[in-house]
Amino acid sequence: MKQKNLRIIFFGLVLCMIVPFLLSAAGEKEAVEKERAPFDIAVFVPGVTAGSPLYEQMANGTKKAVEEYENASVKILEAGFNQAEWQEKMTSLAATMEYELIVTSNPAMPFIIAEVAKDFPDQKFLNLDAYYKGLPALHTVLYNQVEQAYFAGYMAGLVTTSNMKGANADLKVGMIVAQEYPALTKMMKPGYIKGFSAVNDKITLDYRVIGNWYDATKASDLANSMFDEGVDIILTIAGGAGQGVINASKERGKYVLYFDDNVYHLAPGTIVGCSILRQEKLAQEKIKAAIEGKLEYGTAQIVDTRAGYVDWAGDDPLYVENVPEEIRKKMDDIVKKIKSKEIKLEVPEL
Ligand code: RBF
Repeated sequence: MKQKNLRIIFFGLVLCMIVPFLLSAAGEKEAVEKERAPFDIAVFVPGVTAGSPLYEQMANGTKKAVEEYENASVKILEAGFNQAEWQEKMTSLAATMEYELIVTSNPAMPFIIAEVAKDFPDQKFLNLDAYYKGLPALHTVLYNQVEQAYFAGYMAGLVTTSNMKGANADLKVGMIVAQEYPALTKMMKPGYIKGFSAVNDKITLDYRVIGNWYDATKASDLANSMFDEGVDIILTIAGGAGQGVINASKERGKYVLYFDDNVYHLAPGTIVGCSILRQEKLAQEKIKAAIEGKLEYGTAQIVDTRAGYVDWAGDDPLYVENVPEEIRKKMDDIVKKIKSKEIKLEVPEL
């Protein structure tokens, strides 16, 4: 009898030890399985990747994030330059129901996503370089492009008033854009104007619109006619068409300011300034958050120079080599003032 009691106590104790262990192991298994549930991502490129710095960065950042997770995959889809086809292409993509997340980039895409979401409300979206609030399945991140363009404007002002080899006595700076949209007309153009006006308020702007994101020949013709009018430096925001501006400037001994990426190596001495966005870093961070279930859908975020996502590429050796120290120091100073908010440049209602 006594021995039987002892046996019961013994088995009781063993059970007490084993059951919690078994339960926790089961819990862990469930967690691991959840973690390993497939997370397939489609990157929807509204245009073509090559030559479009923000699209290249979006694709690279997504690939880097996916490499960190065994259960994640990425597929890059180019929607091409016919903007009239984008909604249909996005609808077809959502209709496959194959992707846990669709990632895209540019300020026009939320309006297309809002339409697609009416038919596919469960499809999740991440739209970089855009601002849109209140769509439950969409997270957007907008850059302070007033700051980004102010850097370029300030540099244009410093160059056109300088005695650099390609600079002339005229106080004329240029801007060539692919097409007009609210982020361009309300943030980039005013930011650029504010920047060069802060250097000298007599500087005037020669502003031209190409009409698409690929016609480098037209961009080159526009740049040449601007140089004929006395412009000595041009900011290009034109994706692949920007190559035409670079070629014309190289031939004429004039200067280019580039947007979104550090590309001094494409034309050292011709490209004298790059106002950059850290979209690759942002994409990587946001995709990781999405895979881990931490992305806040339904919200819109704005990031700026202070946060580290907008910057002036001021320490590249090709910049240091080709831009006089006096100008570089003034640019460093401006970057500091924008970071510290001594110069406040707010994002307007778009
Ligand atoms: N930027 C590019 O570099 N390549 C493109 O093909 C391109 N297409 C765009 C189409 C639309 C409708 C809009 C609104 C923007 C586009 N952008 C493109 C611009 C891009 O989103 C961003 O505004 C600029 O690169 C400046 O940061």
